[in-house]
Amino acid sequence: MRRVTLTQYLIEQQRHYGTVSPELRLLIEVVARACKAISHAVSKGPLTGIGDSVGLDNVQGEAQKKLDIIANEVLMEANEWGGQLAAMASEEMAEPYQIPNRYPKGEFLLLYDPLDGSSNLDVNIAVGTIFSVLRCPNNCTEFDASSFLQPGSQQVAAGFAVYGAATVLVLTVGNGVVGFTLDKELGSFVLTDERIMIPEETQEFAINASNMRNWHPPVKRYIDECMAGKTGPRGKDFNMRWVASMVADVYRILCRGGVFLYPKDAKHKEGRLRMMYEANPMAFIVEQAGGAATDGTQRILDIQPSGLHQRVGVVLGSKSEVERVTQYHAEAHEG
Ligand code: AFP
Repeated sequence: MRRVTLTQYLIEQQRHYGTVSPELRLLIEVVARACKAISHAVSKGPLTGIGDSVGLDNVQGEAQKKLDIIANEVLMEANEWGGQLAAMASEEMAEPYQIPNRYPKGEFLLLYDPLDGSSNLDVNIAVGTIFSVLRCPNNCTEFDASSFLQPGSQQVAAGFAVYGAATVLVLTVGNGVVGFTLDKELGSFVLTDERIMIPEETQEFAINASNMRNWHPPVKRYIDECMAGKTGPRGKDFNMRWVASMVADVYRILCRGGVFLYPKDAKHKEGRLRMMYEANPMAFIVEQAGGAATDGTQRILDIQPSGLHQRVGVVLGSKSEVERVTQYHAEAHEG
């Protein structure tokens, strides 16, 4: 069997579709290499104390773990010198990081959540890295933080790694979604899923049910109907899953379908998840895999962001379920 590596996949994309320039390929390869280093650090578990809190909060007001900081630095150091980027923005940094003048600058912007789900680190549950690539507007002649504020539809690539029982890398360059598995002996990502498609029909939903008292009526209606099972309006039993690592929840949905909700509610008025580091890349991937992603009312990829650390409601996964939730919001709005 021919083993296709990440590099081969990207070169073939360029040959056949002209969509992955050498600069974009190098950028994705460097991000993937950084993910290997993070995977190695995560796999050490409590041996190094890297899951410990450092006693500081990030810009989101969440307790930072040592590994959050290490993962952030690994990605920054790996990507700053190669000449493909103009700047990077991270969930763990208040301000964007501009490529220092000692290095050449490139046409791309990189955004990442270095360690998504890090509150799960101390209990050995899968965590991951999410990334998104944008083009720097106006050839970066007038770069500032607002250069990042482009709707998700402008992403040229997005992906995420899951550091679970196996380390997997899910990627889209706008031509479907593919999955790679890290061969730890060889140190390379090998293509193991050449076309990830989310099943249209599902009987599984993912939501943090402890927020139930805060949910808005359309979300409550949707979940109530799922919970009613065979004898309810949906006429079938549903199963519920919630890992509290978006990377793991979305990976499951890519593999076997389902719907993921972290909606706006009475407590999370703007939503809980970050638009630029979590919602946009995941929405791009999910749509490329045949699914859908909205904030309850509109397509996530169409939203014009107003801030780098902005939060947003998220409903994503199997298309028909996302459309149903969105429809319930529309009906509630119409009164
Ligand atoms: P952390 O990276 O701070 O652990 O947050 C993870 C996350 O952003 C996302 O991966 C989960 O889906 C969501 O938060 C879980 O949130 P709850 O803890 O509120 O369920």
